Amino acid sequence: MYTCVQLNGAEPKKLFELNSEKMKVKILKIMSKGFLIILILSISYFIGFSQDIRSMQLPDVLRLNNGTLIHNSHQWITKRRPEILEVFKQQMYGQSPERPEKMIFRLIEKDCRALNGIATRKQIRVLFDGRTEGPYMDILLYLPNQVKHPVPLFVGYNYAGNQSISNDTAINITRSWISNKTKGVINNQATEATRGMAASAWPVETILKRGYGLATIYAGDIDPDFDDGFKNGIQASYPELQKKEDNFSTMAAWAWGLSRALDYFETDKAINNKKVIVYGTSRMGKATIWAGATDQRFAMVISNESGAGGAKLFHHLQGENIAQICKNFPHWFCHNFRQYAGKDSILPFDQHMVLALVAPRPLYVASAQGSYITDSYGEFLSTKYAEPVYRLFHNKGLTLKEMPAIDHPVFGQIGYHNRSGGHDILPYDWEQFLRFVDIYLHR
Ligand code: GTR
Repeated sequence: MYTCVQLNGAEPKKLFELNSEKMKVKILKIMSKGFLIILILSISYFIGFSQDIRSMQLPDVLRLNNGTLIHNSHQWITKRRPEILEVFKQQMYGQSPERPEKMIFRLIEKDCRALNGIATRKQIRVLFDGRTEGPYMDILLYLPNQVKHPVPLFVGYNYAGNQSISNDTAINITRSWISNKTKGVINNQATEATRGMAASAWPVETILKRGYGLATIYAGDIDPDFDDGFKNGIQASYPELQKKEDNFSTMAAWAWGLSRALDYFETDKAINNKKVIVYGTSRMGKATIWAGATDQRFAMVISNESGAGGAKLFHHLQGENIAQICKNFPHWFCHNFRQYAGKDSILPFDQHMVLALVAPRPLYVASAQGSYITDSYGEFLSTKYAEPVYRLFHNKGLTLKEMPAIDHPVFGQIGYHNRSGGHDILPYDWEQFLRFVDIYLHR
């Protein structure tokens, strides 16, 4: 018999009696119930898992449209890769224009003693058609002063203007359209109150101290995130691309903007343009993956909880689906994509093929267990099914058969983690990204 310690002379309280027959029966009952529950959970997990694998009619990343299997990296580069790119341009993201001929870069601000002297800050305006009054985007750039050679650089979009990523008061407040739902925004214009509001998502000093630069751009400079019939944003400069069903979508425009930033980085001697890492969370993660897929100058791609239209497999019927994404964000993908609403399980292409376009460059996919909408397991499966392409390059890829445990990152040439917690970007995520970049780029 187990008892509590007697306090203040009170009657000792019995916890349970092992010698009581009644209690033994009770315990047995509880144990058998528990066993039954565990059994049911394991069976359903096993069935669920094997159904995921067996019943998914996933298109084979290595099979050409004519049915022939490819066997080596040469066939991938010359045949299958271009085929996949074309399918996604026609059916999902739409066509993007080339680099604008008249584009120029204008340094509008520079401080070599920024952030208490640890960084050089630059603010660069990219004038897409060369005119001051034409469409533009502003790049906010921080470079670590302690590094004396061209630095590897992260580049990624922010949601609420460059001023939102830090409390650095010298950052220009964006004049581009912002949703009034954003705190500190009045009449679709950012105010002082938006300064630093997203600072926790951008550990600028940590990144700089690790020897990397950081560049960020407000996505709304390229295309404001609402369905405006492409009257605003960079698409307005390319009306001919909107007349077709494979129109220049918002996702494609955001990816295009990242490539234009890379055009600038190639002109800045303080940056190692062979080591530019394209990074994004959620909808920005979707654009990031497409940028890395279409522009092989990006040395590495990091997607954080990019979900549907990002790293998640549509064939894995969980989280956001095609019908929902096309209804809620009709501007994100091209018109052609709408025909697949409700057809997630028979889609003739899927996101593992987009991830494969990053091969053999290092790719990191981060999921969060509590982010139902972005579907961790669907994101993991995508990396798994992109892996055969990495193998063509004699590269192990993910190095895992099954999904790793929560909070157990893996650092193959395809890195992956499933963090505990919800849809967010946390210091934990950045710590894994920096570890991954240290391994593959900062040699
Ligand atoms: C959701 C959207 C997701 C994801 C997310 C985000 O509303 O459905 O696809 O992109 O927004 O960007 O935070």
